[in-house]
Amino acid sequence: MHFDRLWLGGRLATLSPAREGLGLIEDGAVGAVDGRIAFAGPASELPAGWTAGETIALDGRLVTPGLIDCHTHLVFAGDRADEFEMRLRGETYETIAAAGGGIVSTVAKTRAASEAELVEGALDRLDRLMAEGVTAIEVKSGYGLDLESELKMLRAARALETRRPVSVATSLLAAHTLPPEHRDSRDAYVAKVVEEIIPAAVGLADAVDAFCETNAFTPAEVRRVFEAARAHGLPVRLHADQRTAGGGASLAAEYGALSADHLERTDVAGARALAAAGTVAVLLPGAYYALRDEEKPPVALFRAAGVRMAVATDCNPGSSPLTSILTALNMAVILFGLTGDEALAGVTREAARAIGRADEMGTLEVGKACNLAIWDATRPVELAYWLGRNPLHSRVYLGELT
Ligand code: DI6
Ligand code: FE
Repeated sequence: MHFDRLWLGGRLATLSPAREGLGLIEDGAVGAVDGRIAFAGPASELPAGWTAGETIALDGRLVTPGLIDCHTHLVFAGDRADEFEMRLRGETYETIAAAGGGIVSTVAKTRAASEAELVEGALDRLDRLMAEGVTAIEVKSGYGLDLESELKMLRAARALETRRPVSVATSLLAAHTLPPEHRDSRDAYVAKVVEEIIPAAVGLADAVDAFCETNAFTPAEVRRVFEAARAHGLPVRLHADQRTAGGGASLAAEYGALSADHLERTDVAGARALAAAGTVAVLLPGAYYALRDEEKPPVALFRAAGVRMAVATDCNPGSSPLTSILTALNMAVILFGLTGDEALAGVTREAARAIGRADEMGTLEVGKACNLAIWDATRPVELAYWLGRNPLHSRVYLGELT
C-alpha cells in the first residue's frame, strides 16, 4: 500500500465506536491517501511492504481527530462590549434585549456590513479556533433577519472555507429573534421565514435552526419553521430550554433534529426524547458562564438516558464571546461535570453528528477525511486541563499539514 503521508509513533485517540472509550491506540499510525484516512491503527498492523511519500514521526504525541466547533455564530459585525458593561452593573440579558439591545443591536450592524467585511471579521475568530486544532465549524446566520441579509451571512460563512483550510457547515437561523420592523407583526415575519427565506436558502444552508424562547419564538412558531425546513429537505437544530423551560428538547426530538442546544432547563421527558431520537445535546458552557446562569444542563440525566453530548463555543458577541474551544472544554468538565473523555468526544465524534457529518469526520477511521490535531500531550484530559495554554503541536486538514 502506498500512502501520500504516514504519521508514525503516536498515541491515537481514534474515537472509533468499534473500540472502547476513546479508542486509544499506543504506537499508532495514521496514513493518508487523497486527503482521506487509509489506515489508522497500531503500527504493527500496517500492511506489509507499505511505502509513503512522506513519513512523519509523532514521538509519542497524542493524535485526535481535528476538533469540530459544532455551534457558532462566527459571522457578525461589531461587538457588544457596551452591553457587557451594563450586565456587569447588574442589568440582565433579558432587560437589555427588552430595551432594544441584545441580538437586534448586532442585527443593525450586520445589516450595514458588506459581505467582505463580515468575512474579514469572522476570519479573525476562525484563526483563533483553528490555532487550537479546529478543522470544522458550524456557522449560523441569524443577525440579518431579512432575506438579503440572511443570505449575505450564509455566503460569508461559506466563503470562510475558501479562505482557510477548514470545513464549514451552515445553519439558517432566520428564526433567531423578531426583527425590529416586525415588532407588531410576528406572524408576518414567521410567514416570511417559511415562504421566502427558507426556500431561498436551499443550497446555501446545510440546516435550519431556531431559537425557542419566551423572548424569541414559541413552540408553535418553531413548528411552522421546522415544517418548512422538512418540506425543503433541510435537517433542523434548535436553541432549546436555555433561559426558560419550554419543552424545546422534546420539540427538537419530535422533528428528529440533528441537535438541541443549550438545554440548561431540560427535564426528564426532554432528555428521554433526545435519547430516543438520537438528537445530540450540544452543551454551551460559554453562554452559561458569561450570563452567570444559575441552572446547568442536566448532564447526569443525559448520561443516564443515553443522550449523546457535544460541546461547542457558541461564539457570539452577546451571550458567549468565546473564541477558544479548549476553554469550552475546560468549562464543560469544571462547570458541567463532563469527564475528560466525554468532553473530547463532544468536540469530535458527537460534534460531527450534531452537524450531520458523522460519515465524513469526527473519528480516526478509514474512509473519513484525514483531519488531525496533534498535541504536545499524552493524556486526552490535557486538552481540558490548562486554561490559556494551548498544547497544539500541529494540525492536518485533508491530509495536509496546515
Ligand atoms: N442563544 C444564544 O446563546 C445566542 N443566540 C441564541 O439564540 C445569543 C446571540 C446573541 O446574544 O447575540
Ligand atoms: Fe447559539
